[in-house]
Amino acid sequence: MTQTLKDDVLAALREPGHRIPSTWLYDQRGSELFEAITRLPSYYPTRTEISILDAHLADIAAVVPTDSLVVELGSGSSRKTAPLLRALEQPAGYVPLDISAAYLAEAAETLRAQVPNLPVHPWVADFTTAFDLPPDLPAHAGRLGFFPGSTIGNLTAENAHALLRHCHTLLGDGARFLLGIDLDKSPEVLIPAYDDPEGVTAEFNRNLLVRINRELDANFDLAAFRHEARYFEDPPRIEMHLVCERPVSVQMAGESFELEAGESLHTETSHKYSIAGFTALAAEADWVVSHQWHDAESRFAVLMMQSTPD
Ligand code: AVI
Repeated sequence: MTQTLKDDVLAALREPGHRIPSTWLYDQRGSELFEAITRLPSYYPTRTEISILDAHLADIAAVVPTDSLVVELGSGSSRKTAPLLRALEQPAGYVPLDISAAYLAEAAETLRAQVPNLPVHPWVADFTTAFDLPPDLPAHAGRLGFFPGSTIGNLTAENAHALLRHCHTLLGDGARFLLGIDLDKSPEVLIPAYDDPEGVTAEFNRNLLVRINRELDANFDLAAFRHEARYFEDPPRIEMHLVCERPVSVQMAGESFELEAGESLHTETSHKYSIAGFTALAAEADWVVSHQWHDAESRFAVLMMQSTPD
């Protein structure tokens, strides 16, 4: 597995499929654009998940033992995390994990202001690989993992399994895990969610080329690439691509690459699940789904899982 932007982009340019890991979409500008996406009318996941969480906070809190330590994969959106922490019975502390130290510090500050008197232990970690928890945790009775947003859908099935297994070890016996998943649905709903009329997702996708040009001194011609969201049925997923509208020549790190018209860079996969399908995936990692909540149109689901012995 390669770790740097340079290695990942060079590997993508050399190999057919031209797949660049989607984590590279999130530089400062990319994170801002993603935040803008979550507020678009056609991007239903964020507001749907928030409405499910809001409607069921009391049911969720009833399942989580008193004195639980909440470990969030991601730096936490104040629209989801603060209401959850306020609803829980005496949480022992909150540990947000994020790859971006700057984002994490900012989110932790906001959270401290919103939920005073709660010990907050931000921890820089890349949850797409094996990660640890901070050493100086407050005493707690159990652990609740929180992974909203269907970010798990951006991982391959293999990596999603590895993450669920790793969380099983890290959160320990009897742990709970609250997780959001985006459900499979008509491409008529999915495509506009990933190719909005306002063009924000297209800018989010193309910003990857801006980042590569800036950070790696490459010369991608942005005007030659068109954003495209593609729906596939098996397994159900949306793929984001940057499609060459004409032959493109790119110079980077002393190498030259030729892309033909119609070829594309594959920049993100977003898996769409069924509740039964995800339940089976979770079971393979020794998690059992104890509760599930979804919206009236079954667009998005929030699952509560409990760890079972291996
Ligand atoms: C972060 N993740 C869950 C988003 C998704 O829906 O897969 C990323 C995204 N890409 C384009 N729009 C949103």
